[in-house]
Amino acid sequence: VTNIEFAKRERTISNRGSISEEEEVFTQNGDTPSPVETDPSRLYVILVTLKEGMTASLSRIVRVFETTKVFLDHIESRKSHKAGAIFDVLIQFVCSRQKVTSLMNAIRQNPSVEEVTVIGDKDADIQDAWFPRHISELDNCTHLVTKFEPELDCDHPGFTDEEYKKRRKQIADIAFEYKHGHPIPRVQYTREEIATWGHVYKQLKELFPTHACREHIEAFKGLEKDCGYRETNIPQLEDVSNFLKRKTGFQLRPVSGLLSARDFLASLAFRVFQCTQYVRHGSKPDHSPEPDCVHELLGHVPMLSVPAFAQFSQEIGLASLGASDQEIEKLATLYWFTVEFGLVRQDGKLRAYGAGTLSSYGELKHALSDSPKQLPFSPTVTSVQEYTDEDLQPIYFYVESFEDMMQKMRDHVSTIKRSVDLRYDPITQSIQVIEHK
Ligand code: HBI
Ligand code: FE
Repeated sequence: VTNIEFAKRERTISNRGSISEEEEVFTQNGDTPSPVETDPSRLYVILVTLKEGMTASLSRIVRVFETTKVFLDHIESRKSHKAGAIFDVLIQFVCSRQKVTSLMNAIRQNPSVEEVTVIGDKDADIQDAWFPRHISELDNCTHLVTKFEPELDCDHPGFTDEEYKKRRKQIADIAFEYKHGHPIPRVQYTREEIATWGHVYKQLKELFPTHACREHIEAFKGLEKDCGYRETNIPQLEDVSNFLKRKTGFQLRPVSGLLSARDFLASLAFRVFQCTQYVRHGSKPDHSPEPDCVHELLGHVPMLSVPAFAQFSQEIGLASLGASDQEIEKLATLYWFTVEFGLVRQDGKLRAYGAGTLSSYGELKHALSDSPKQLPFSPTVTSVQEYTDEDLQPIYFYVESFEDMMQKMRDHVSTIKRSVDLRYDPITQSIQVIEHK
């Protein structure tokens, strides 16, 4: 089964993800695991029991930390209760799982050491959390969340379709093998996949002039003219990526499914959009429980070619780097109600700019009808609004303009307390960390 193979690819739960307990997470390109990603730093507390020569052996133990370059947080000794042992030494430090093993072995080599045990192994403080500093490090931001996928979810329309699952695996492998800087391999889409795309394309094209915001309408024309957008052709991600690079500096990288919110948002900081390449199951063309390239290409891509919107997307990404899990949750919610389902008032009427809305005929009609609640966008309210990813949205938030949305977002982000300031340098495509004043 595909998923067993997935599981074999170095299953990791790092200390960086905002991952709820029931969600399984595994890294996408596990074939060449980076030491950062598969071996995150953790906080350890170990107990070393010494049988003799407290002073001399303690200095030898400290020496092990010195030579392995592991910083000691705390060290404490007391008389041991164990028979024969003289002292217990409690040591707290932060290091990787790999390193802790060799470190403990080195301590054990000491003749006066009776035993070494790990008594605490907590996730390291979020302040120490790793985040990508250069665009190429997005190769490490590939933690998938197993939700809505055909292998595991029995409600997925492709759950019993072996052919479809095989196809999905084929396309997923492109993402697994992808590294920053590579061209995105082209997919030869099947007649059925193109029919599914064409069905959605035709329906939506009818609705865009009356339902999409003017920026989306304009961008869509450009994509039809220059990027192979038409009913009978699914555009290739590589071509679309090059189109976006010219418009806003955004680029695509292939992803095999739903990523953790942390990894997904981190890529936006570098103007990289993690883009699925497979097509939804043909039996349910009007709805897909997971993102697919129909959603990405019709919903996200046109908006990512709009400068003000690209800037907004990047700023959500920058706010997410090194943020706490609670903050990530809020940013993901803001992303949901803007980038995915946002509305904007234009010429006195509400129009859609969110990709979830713009890529679904049913959702697009519903969003602008009288049925759902339409509330003004306000980050403090919006960031904690509950939402569903299984049905039509009962609540939408609207902005007066993208500039208005950006200003509200900036004001909100500036209230998030953090120990460092981050700046993006577009020349080196890297993050500069500025320590606090
Ligand atoms: N992963 N591939 C992919 N596409 C998304 O749109 C996406 C994701 N992971 C998380 C996510 N969206 C949401 O949590 C956003 O609100 C961030
Ligand atoms: Fe999306």
